[in-house]
Amino acid sequence: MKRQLINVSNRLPVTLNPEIKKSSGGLVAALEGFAREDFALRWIGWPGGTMDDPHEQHRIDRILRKENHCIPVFLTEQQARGHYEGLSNSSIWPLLHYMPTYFRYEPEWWPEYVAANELFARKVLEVATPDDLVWVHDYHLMLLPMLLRQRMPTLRIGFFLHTPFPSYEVFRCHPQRNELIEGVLGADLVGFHTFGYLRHFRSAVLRLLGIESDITTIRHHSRHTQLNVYPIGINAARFAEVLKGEEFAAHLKQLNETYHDQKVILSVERLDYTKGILRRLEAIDRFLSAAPDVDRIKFIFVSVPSREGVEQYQELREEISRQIGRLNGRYATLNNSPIHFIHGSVQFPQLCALYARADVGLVTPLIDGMNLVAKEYVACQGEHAGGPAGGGVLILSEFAGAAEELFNALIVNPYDPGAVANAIRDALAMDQRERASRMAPMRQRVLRMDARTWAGSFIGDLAKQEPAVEPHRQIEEAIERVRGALSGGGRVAMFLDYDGTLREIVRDPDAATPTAPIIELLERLCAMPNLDVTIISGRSETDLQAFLGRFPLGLIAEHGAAIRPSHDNEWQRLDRNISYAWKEEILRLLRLYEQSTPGSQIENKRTSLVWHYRNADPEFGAWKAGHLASELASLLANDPVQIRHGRKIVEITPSHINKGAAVMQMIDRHAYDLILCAGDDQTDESMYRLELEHLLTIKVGDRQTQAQYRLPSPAAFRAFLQRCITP
Ligand code: GDG
Repeated sequence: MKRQLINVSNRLPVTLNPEIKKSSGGLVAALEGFAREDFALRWIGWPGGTMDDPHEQHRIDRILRKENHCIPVFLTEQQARGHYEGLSNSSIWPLLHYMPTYFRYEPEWWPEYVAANELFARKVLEVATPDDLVWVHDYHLMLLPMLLRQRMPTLRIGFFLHTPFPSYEVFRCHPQRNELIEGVLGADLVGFHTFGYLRHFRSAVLRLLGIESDITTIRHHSRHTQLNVYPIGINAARFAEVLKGEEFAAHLKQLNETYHDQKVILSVERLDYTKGILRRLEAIDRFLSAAPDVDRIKFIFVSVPSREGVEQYQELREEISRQIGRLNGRYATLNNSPIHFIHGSVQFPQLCALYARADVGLVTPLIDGMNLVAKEYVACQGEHAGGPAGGGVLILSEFAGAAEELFNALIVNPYDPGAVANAIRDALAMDQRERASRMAPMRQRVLRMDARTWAGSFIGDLAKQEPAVEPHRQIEEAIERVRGALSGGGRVAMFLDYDGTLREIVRDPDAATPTAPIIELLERLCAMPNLDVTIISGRSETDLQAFLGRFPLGLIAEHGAAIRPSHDNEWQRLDRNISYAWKEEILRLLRLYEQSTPGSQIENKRTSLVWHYRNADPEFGAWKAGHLASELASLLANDPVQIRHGRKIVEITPSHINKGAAVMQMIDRHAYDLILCAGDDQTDESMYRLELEHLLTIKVGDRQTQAQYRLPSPAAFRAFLQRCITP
């Protein structure tokens, strides 16, 4: 049986009104084009509207599955309102498009968004098998990748964002910004139209979740998410076919007759505030006020009604009608009113004829993920089409993703009405040679890099992803090793780091006192007769004593400079012969860094100095830390100290003190049948390198390690310990 390619988008590629009609969007054509050979294609999505009658739902479901490979997700009216009109289109959409002033938020929308994503997840899991590919589309379904990952970890999950991804400063306005980003990170592959959007997404992941990444890879939760750029293209085959057809020719002939002595300037879009329609009208006003012969000019606006349930769209529509009325009133003559406004959609062959006839394609969104209209206009130019000889002129906003590819257009800033007006003037005056030389390379690109190429490269990359390994299987082996040693009557030693290993890291280190589950776990561990537990930390004796002093545990402070072998012992210092003369000068240097890096602070421990930058800006902090580490390295080249650049810290300690050496001090190496060492950062690696026969080492977190096993989080590590001591 073929693997399935399950394509999930908010809307199914069919309409029900009431008969079922397949939509002819680029995505459908692109996927159907090549999926048939390699994959069994399925579609999951909302059929639109609401349908509460379960019999009717069942009937539609059966037909859609059988005849269209579509699985409908039925939303109740409340779900559709909260998920679609509410959270998706009134909260997330404006933020993704840098328009916080349009941002609306009602707390009851979020549960509906979660519930809708859950519903989609359930539908996917009904049909998916672990080897399938799932391709999730767009901002309506940002939680879906993670929901699927949790329930079927080996699925190859792709996510494509059709909109821009904004600067973190804008995205952070959303109350559930972290949940949304975490949801997307469930995917193996995340695609964007441009590198700019990818860059902003990485920055949000760093600033919101504290996860660092390289240009195309984010490592997290013991897996990785790949990022890449896939600019979407048009359904080129459909255009080629229609441009050859009679219907198109008839429409074009009619347009040529109607506008035989006029220049046509065309704009096509969903009626949306992102498309810059009002700003465009300002530019048209300027252009017309200076135009020598208004009778010879016709602006055609095709504005497809969109999201009419959302209040701001109704207001926008009214304002656009008002402004067009005003301009037509001002510039109309006996023979002509300059703007023809179609508030509705036109049939595809007629749309192609409009594209082909237009002397100018005027595409001026304030921001747009890609903008297919610009590419479609380009595809319909050329002698063969019967439009302007040599092709028309595309005027394109620099804020559309498409501007990166269509750089031979007249690129304009849509916020500058004077510049747009001048571009219209220049476009109309442009000679045939220049028009053709600008249009030809764009046409070539648009026809070659079409929707099929786009989908093919995304799916190709997704199929190449290694299936996420189930970390469980490996860790089971570690659990068996500990259980085996404990139940066989042997002795087991555990050396457990505290912050980031047993306890989640928190912003304020003083607040990281043991939580109730940690206390309960430590009590259980201490009650085991053949188990010796030691907490081994970089923290000071005072901290460890305050947090954990009352437990019958061994404690090792400051990476091994001080040891309290067990509950009733005194602290012993292992650094009596070590000189700390270097501290004074280094402290002065660290103070300079503290001053110039807001959020950073110095910790002056008895045996070491630490510069913490956890609360600093993550990029600035990391950059300063790099500088500090190299400055220290040259300053301290001849001193017996080591410089550790650990997790959000730079620490200077005497060379002879490290956790590995401390473990060796504490144990009689022959007395134990198993020695478990666990930690989360670089300072713990010295334990993993010990040459001990019965050593079991665990790394908590994603970074590089020499440990034998890995767990994703302190919570997972605590669960692991619980299982080790539960027979
Ligand atoms: C989102 C992103 C991104 C328009 N009027 C008629 C009609 N259309 C078709 C066009 C074009 C489509 O609608 C509009 O696509 P865009 O890409 O321009 O814009 P959005 O709808 O905002 O789409 C966008 C896109 O997703 C894909 O990733 O490019 O940035 O916002 O195909 O032809 N079609 C017909 N009659 C009309 O009157 N038949």
